[in-house]
Amino acid sequence: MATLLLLLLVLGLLAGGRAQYEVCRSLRGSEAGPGWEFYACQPPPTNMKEFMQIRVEPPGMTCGNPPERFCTLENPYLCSDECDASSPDLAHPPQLMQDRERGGLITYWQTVTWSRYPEPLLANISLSWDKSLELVDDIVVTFEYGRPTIMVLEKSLDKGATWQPYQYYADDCMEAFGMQAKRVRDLAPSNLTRVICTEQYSGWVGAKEERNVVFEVRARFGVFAGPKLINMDTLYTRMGSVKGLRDFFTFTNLRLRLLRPALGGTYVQRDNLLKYFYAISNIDVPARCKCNLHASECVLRGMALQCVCDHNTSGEDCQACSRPLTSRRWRPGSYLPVPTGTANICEESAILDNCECNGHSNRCSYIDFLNVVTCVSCKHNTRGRSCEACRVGYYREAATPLDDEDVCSECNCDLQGSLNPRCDEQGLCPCKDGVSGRRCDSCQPGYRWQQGCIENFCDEDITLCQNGGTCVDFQRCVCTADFTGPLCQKEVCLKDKGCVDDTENNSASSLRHSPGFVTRDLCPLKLACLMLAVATQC
Ligand SMILES: *C1O[C@H](CO)[C@@H](O)[C@H](O)[C@H]1NC(C)=O
Ligand SMILES: *[C@@H]1O[C@H](CO)[C@@H](O)[C@H](O)[C@H]1NC(C)=O
Ligand SMILES: *[C@@H]1O[C@H](CO)[C@@H](O)[C@H](O)[C@H]1NC(C)=O
Ligand SMILES: *[C@@H]1O[C@H](CO)[C@@H](O)[C@H](O)[C@H]1NC(C)=O
Ligand SMILES: [Ca+2]
Repeated sequence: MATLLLLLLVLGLLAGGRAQYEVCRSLRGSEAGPGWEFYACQPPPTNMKEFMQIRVEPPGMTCGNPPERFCTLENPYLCSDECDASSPDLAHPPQLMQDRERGGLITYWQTVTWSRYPEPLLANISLSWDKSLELVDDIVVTFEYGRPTIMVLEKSLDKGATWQPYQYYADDCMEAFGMQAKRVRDLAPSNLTRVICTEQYSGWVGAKEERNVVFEVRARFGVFAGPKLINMDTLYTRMGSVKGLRDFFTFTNLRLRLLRPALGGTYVQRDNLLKYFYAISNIDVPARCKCNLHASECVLRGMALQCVCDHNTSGEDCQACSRPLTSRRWRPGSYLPVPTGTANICEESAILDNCECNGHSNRCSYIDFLNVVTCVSCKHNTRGRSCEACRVGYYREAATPLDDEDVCSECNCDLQGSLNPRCDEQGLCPCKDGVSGRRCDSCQPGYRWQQGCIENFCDEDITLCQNGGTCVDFQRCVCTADFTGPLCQKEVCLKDKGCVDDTENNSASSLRHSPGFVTRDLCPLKLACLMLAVATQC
């Protein structure tokens, strides 16, 4: 009863839409007793600013060391403000970009002023989590004293090893980056993941009026889910099926490259450079841990976020099967079918074996009239419903696991030595007569390779040339002057030696001789010579 209640509760939550993909499993009652039912699951969204490590470059960029005066764009003649790193009230260290502000007091990080103009005032702010995260809402960077006129947001998917642009921001995209200005609302489903330059967040409208620079996630989701994100099922369906869509919202690090500060809507005024600088009071990064739909929780262990993996998976992103199941092929969970998704748990089971393609294909197809699922486009020279066999012309390497890329080796049968190019399970090719070797590329004793193996006519072991003849190329005997015949077994019968010649009426040069063994000793005796000729039916 309690199980049923729990199940109803879970289903109720799932159907409600809000709690989509919240639980990884639930107990389910059946005739065989209670058992687990598994679902695709993901941790709840968090404001990741609490967990980010901030690094500012170049190192001396933060103001206040030494103490420095600065002015503001809106009242350039009032320059009474001061930044002093040694005074708690006047310091503006980087951590003020991620603090929780209390009582309406705005706290912010601030840079040195642009006193070395025309050298550009550049700063990089790297935000790292050392963990794959997925954006769930807009990134909002709040600037005090005006937003930069040029900046780039970049992201890394590999903890800072490589970077790629995420969005360009400029008051004139063409001038700054040679790009046409776009808005996210111009994007269609087909080009949602395009990196754009926008002029929406860089123009001067007054430092107090517009303080935010936004990376729009909500509007991008809205392309699929509708403007109020009512139709999240459609979004999740697309996330599960459109290649690259989920990755677009995934990152491990972010970097803000500040390339030109706010100018107050006019040119740089060299006589008062103290009013140009960057100041950021807050960076919101609403995201969730990427756990490949195998965890509903993500916790801080030491300094790093980590998924609390279910479904017999493990790793910081639940990206592997836990021991002792490491031999099983791991798969991410799937948003499909909505609303519960597919857990794709790591387990030893015959059913999984049948459905899997042993790592040689990631595409299956359902054959309706046979009621079977079969792998399609098996790679690595495999074939079969589960890509479990080797293609014609290949054989299974017995010592190699079935899911290894090198499981099938080419038969490589020698075309001249083999009857056909198909080898057996041991890789043995079917050889023609006299041929040997796995690939049928060598000869048995008494045979010689000549576009296949041909039997030796004469050689040292089996057949010898007679009467002093010599074997040439294993194929013919070259006889001495007095003998002839394939094996030089026959004496040349000349009339003066008294030999019977049955071709008297032919010219002497084309004397024909019957095949048969005639020795030098016997030949002079006419009778014996004749008898032998008769005996061998000449
Ligand atoms: C030539 O040989 C053939 C058979 O070998 C024989 O029939 C024929 O009589 C011979 N001719 C002469 C002129 O001996
Ligand atoms: C910001 O990072 C980029 C890429 O690593 C680098 O080329 C550039 O010099 C950095 N800028 C500053 C001001 O450190
Ligand atoms: C995206 O595609 C739509 C419709 O095809 C087009 O109007 C829009 O300009 C494209 N946006 C970008 C940034 O290419
Ligand atoms: C996890 O693996 C263990 C060991 O094979 C197995 O007993 C257990 O049922 C598995 N759990 C799940 C959720 O599949
Ligand atoms: Ca702050």
